[in-house]
Amino acid sequence: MHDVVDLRSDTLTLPTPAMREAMARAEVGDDVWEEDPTVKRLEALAAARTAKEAGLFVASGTMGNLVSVLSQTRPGQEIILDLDCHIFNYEVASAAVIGGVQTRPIRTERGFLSPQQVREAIRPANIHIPPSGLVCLENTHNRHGGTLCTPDEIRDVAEAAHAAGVPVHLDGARIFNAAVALRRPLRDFTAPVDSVTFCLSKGLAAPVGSLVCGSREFIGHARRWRKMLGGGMRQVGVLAAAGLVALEQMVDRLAEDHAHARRLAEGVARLPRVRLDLARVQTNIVIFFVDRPGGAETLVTECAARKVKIHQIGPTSIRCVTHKDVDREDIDQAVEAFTEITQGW
Ligand code: TLP
Repeated sequence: MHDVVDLRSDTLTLPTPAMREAMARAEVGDDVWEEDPTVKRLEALAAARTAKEAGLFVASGTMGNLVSVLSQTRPGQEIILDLDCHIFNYEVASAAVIGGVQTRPIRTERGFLSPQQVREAIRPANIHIPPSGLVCLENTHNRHGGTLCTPDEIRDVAEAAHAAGVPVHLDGARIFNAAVALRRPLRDFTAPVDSVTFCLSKGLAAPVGSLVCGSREFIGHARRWRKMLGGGMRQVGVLAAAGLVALEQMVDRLAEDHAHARRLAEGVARLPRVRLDLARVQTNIVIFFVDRPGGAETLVTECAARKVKIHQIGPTSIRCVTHKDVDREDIDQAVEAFTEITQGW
């Protein structure tokens, strides 16, 4: 039980005592010179888990996605992605501004492009038309409520793109949530794609950092882009040390967050004037819609007054994310607050 129940995001997780200890003890060196042993260990572990040749430690998921786009496209190309994905909505148009690529957003059911949609979106060679440079996927899918796609679905989409000679990037900010939910090894989700970003600083609770993994050649390019973006850090083993703890100790417990999300969703589904699709609650995110004018705003403010923090992500939609700093009692407290506030709606 916590004084404040913070469901705004799993990015709010605090580092564990084991992380702080590992950070204090970390062996470090200059990582721009590729001499930080802790960073090297983290990158090697990430590459092994994702079944890729190499890994690169970056400051954030946003930076991981950007260096992946920059390393696999050239200005004037187009990247194909889902309309609600993070790269298109929340990365400050970096692919367009820094990469000079055009985004081609496509509306999907659950956040995942189908092989057919990919085949239709890939452009034919023509002097008038931007060449297709990259297909981007997101798993789990944030704005669709933590929905997941299976390794088979990823393989089918990747095959469609590869058949046309187009590489595939996976924004796997929360890919461990998908792996734990489906009880499949991480590599099954990442082997079919050319590059993947995953985050240490969300459900895995590290204070900072993401990994980008792919071929050795790709990581060479990504390392250069990271430097250009100002992301070449020095004795950054102090951060990588927490990342190692995240990968070694924090993955399996994500199942607990999923159970909490389910409990929360079942409570929310009973509220008046609230719409929630329980079938979409597959991992640690719960998104619901409030069918009452001003209802979403009221819920956020009234919850805050009861020390429950939730996040409004659209005019009528609310997102709650479960994580290691929210326990079962906290979930019950949140449902109690929702029930009190919506009484009589
Ligand atoms: N998502 C954050 C916000 O930016 C919305 C959150 O609270 O969920 N890909 C996906 C799917 C993400 O959800 C996020 C962060 C990122 C990339 C970017 O990671 P960071 O925040 O490390 O740049």
